[in-house]
Amino acid sequence: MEKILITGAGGQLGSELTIALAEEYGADAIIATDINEKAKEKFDYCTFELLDVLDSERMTKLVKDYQVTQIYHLAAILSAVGEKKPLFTWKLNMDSLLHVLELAKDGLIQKVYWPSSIAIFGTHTPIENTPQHTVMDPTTVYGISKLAGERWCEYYHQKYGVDVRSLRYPGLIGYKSAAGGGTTDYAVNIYRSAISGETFECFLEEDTYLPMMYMPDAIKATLQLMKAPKEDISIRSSYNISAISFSPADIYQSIKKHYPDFRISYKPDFRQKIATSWPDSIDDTQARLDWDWQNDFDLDKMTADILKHIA
Ligand code: AKB
Repeated sequence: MEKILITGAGGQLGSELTIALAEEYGADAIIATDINEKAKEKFDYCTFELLDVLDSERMTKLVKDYQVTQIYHLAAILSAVGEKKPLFTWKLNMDSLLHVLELAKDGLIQKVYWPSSIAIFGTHTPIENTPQHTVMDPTTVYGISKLAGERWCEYYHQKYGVDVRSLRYPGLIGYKSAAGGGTTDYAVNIYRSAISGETFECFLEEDTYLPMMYMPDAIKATLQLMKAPKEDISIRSSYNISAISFSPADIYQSIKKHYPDFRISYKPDFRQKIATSWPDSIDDTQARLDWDWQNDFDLDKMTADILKHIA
């Protein structure tokens, strides 16, 4: 029987991915962990354990006690918050990943999922349809840690046969949990302003295009990748993955179809520079070829679904 431990389970992605994993493997198979005690409230349907991912002894103990077979290592500090504490971001993002990879190398776990990000790309990366293999010169500590993490994942796979799989997520948009300190968070927060009748103050300029993805597509891609036969996985660093590409002006127009009086104002801050260094759109041909990736949601379909649920 699979036993699946999720780190950072209380976060934006973790909250939804943990539910999906419980549906897929049964709630008895799931050990949700988070550093935040309050996260426990979200996990009345499965086992919950407090875990600071920098506490490698406790992580090892949980893996042994629960006879964990797979880890979804989601805990990380994202791009915007990372810029405020660069050295700690590097430490947390790198040390925890290396410990998870070591557990897999030692045979204590059989499979690892670890998210990378479009933040690995930088100012010299081709901006449109960014290829899988290209220039990567990240400008944020988060991006640097994700790029280094990708290299470590491939290294552990090639050198020790670790079955580690990864996706370079674009900005993830969900309505069930708050966003976690990233540059793409505006596209999560804008919907709540629309339904509460507030003017939305956007921290990016109106024509800043970024790759984005609705959470159900992100969950689908993650499960699909993790269930794919080993032989089909040709990328062991991290797969480009893509769904939608839009700007603040585009999402505003999409919301206005439902809330015609909705207003937006633009007040770019330090996150503008980060967004400008990232691609506008991503070429995910390899994911489509290797394990049949296909997104279900475009911008208007996502907007309609989110507004229906949160209104
Ligand atoms: C962020 O904005 O930092 C994240 C990401 C694109 O990885 N959402």
